[in-house]
Amino acid sequence: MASYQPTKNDRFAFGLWTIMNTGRDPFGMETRSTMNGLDVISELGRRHVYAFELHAEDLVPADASASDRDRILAEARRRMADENIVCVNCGANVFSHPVFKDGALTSHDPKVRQLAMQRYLNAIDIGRELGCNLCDLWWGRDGAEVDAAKNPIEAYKWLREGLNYLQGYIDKQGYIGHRLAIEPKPNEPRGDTYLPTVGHALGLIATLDKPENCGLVVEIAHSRMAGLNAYHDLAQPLESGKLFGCHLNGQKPLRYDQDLRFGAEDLKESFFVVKLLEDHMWDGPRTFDAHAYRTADRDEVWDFVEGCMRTYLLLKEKVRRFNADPEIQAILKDLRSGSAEKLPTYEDLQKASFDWDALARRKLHHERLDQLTQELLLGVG
Ligand code: XUL
Ligand code: MN
Repeated sequence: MASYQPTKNDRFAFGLWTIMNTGRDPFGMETRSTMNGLDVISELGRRHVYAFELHAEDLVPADASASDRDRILAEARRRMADENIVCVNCGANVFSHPVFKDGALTSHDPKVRQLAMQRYLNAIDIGRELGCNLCDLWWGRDGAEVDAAKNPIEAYKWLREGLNYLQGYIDKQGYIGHRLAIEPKPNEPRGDTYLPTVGHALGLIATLDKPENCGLVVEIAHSRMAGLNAYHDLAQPLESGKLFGCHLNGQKPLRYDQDLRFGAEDLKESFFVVKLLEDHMWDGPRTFDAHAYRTADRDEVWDFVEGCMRTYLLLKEKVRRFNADPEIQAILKDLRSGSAEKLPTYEDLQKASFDWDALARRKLHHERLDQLTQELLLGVG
């Protein structure tokens, strides 16, 4: 019987910002206090969380002195060792300060673009000092509301230039194994964000100087905000070795960025996300990028943390049952019979005749398969 108690081997992670979240939204002030990033590291580690992610500024304020910076990082490393928790991604906050009000890497102002790159260099250095090898770029405000004001062709060139520049820094510093990732999102806080989906990001990555060193962090909420299937959105980069990170949460489609607890919305899609990561033995951290409801107080944030991990483990157990269920597996075996057949030569294919009616008559059992999946998720399978 599974215990659904998380262990470090489950490789669960949280963004520091998810726990620091105060419940503030565009219409209302905070409903709970924030937490110091260092304390978040300790508390997560104590709760059997394997890793954390951060924006460098979540720990080290942008205006910290060199000695404060070093002191904070030394303290972070001490707490990481004490609670056996590692860092798996360090990005930069290039969206909060008004200087980035019209974007960071795509600002018209070269000084703002340079400031953004300076923040990313800082994030890469801090990530290195915390032992991680990923810089996830979620640029937040690189987008537009006023299309008359910014040419997207120019913006895409700036994004490419920025990513190539950061890669050059990684190479110059000899940061072996350090990688970049794009985290696509369709909108919010901008009306439209550049590189809104996984497909757009993959397209730009192919044009970089070192495409092999840049991948994706795919977030369920961001896919669902675009009305897309998060399971499919995770699968494509996973298949091509481009899934450098995942952000798990819940989200109603086509709405503002809700960042709900993992599984709090479409359970079936969450199940298939877990199935994808587990069946393919994806070796990255299972990171939750969500926050407690605005109605939660500071203590209840830990209920949210436990809930994300427990739901993942419950769904993982459902995946095990799905994979062991004789009726489900018989249907899948039947569906896939012959699917590994090799393609014939062009000549053989041109000569081949097909029994259209027989092929069209083939029974696919989708109704039964989906009902069995449903019953399994509802606890009667
Ligand atoms: C925003 C989002 C960010 C990134 C990190 O929607 O997902 O929290 O994950 O910058
Ligand atoms: Mn995210």
